Amino acid sequence: MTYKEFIRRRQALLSYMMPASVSLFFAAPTVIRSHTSIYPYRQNSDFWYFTGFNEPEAALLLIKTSNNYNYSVLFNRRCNAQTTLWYGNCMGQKDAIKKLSVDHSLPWDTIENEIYRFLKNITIIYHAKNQYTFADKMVIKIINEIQYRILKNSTFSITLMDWRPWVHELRLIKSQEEQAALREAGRISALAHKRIIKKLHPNMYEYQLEGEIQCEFSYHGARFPAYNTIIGSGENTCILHYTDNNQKMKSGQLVLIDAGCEFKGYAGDVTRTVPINGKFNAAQREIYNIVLNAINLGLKLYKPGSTIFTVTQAVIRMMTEQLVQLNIMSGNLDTLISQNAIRSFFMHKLSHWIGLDVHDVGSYGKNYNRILKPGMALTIEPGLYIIANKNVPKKYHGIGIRIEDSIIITSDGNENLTTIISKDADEIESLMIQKQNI
Ligand SMILES: [Mn+2]
Repeated sequence: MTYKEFIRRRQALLSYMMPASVSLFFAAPTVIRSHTSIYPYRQNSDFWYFTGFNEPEAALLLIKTSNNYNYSVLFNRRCNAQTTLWYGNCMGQKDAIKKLSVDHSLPWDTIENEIYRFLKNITIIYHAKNQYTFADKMVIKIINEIQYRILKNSTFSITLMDWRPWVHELRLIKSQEEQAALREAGRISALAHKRIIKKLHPNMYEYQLEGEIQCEFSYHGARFPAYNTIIGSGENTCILHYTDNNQKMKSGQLVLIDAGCEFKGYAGDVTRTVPINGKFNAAQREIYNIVLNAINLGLKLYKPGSTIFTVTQAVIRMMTEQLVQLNIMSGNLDTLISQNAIRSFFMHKLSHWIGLDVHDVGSYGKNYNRILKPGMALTIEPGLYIIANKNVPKKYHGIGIRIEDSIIITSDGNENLTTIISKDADEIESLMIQKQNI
């Protein structure tokens, strides 16, 4: 991202803020695994959105004075020989002003004393409560200090407000630079799917396939997955949030692979379901084709002016109709649809926003009826999960299928970011014939 992009984002938020106010953003803290070992660091998405700065122990202040003058202050880690020796390169104060285009930068360990310099005459603090305990404590202390110690006036009150409704609305519409990052996240994720299904073979363990996909992400420039990879074989295809990934994959079963990488902080999100021995059996192919028809219909319908709700309704109608044809459901089509009978087989949403978070922020509107606009990015992921049930023909038991692409709404339709990996059953089979030796 260019520094102009971050300045544009900050200005957009500042334009909503009242005079004599400050917005506070805190970097994510590190999380200890044990002793001196920490979990891989992931910056807070909102903090990242306004800074592109990847260190912990930092806070950004966006300030609008009483006469509408805007400026920014960053508190970040001190950088010296000792910190560099232990933690490697850090940015420090001088470089932060240059590289992050902030007006002031001060050491993080001085924030509790120095922050008041920038809060004179401030009457509103915008802060996202309940994200981090340390941040909430600090903000309460700041308010008390200003009211009682500095102003010596217990009747003066500072108003605490939340910037999330504004910021999450800004994050919902993706800029050109964000779209480019999402496009690359989608491309790498889909490419990884394409490569690993050529390595899939019976008796391999689910976690071995997970390792292969991680290897592809890293090889193409994306170090981390955007979420915990799901590799579910056999009946595990029906477990929506399966992440144990520890079973042996057997010939004749399907494997559901839900994996996406993170690129420059932006998430890819792709799912494919493939036969472990390279050939769908007849029952698997029947269910597969219903889900395939569903995603293809959704991809046709997603455009400006449509909503997730209306597209979901169309997809549910088509899938219900086809499940009735296979005797998996029975009854009057309109009744089945009005009762949403399909929820025993399709129990999650068709789509979610994607961006800095895989389930990204932004309002969906009541009943998912938010009108879609160019620049919104979302997934499309119909699925059918048929657990053993006496009302369903036995040949379908244990079949779980999800097919998922990531898209961006354009001026006249949508752009599919994950087309590198095929969806058509025949194409999947012919890809899998091109086995790679391991
Ligand atoms: Mn998804």
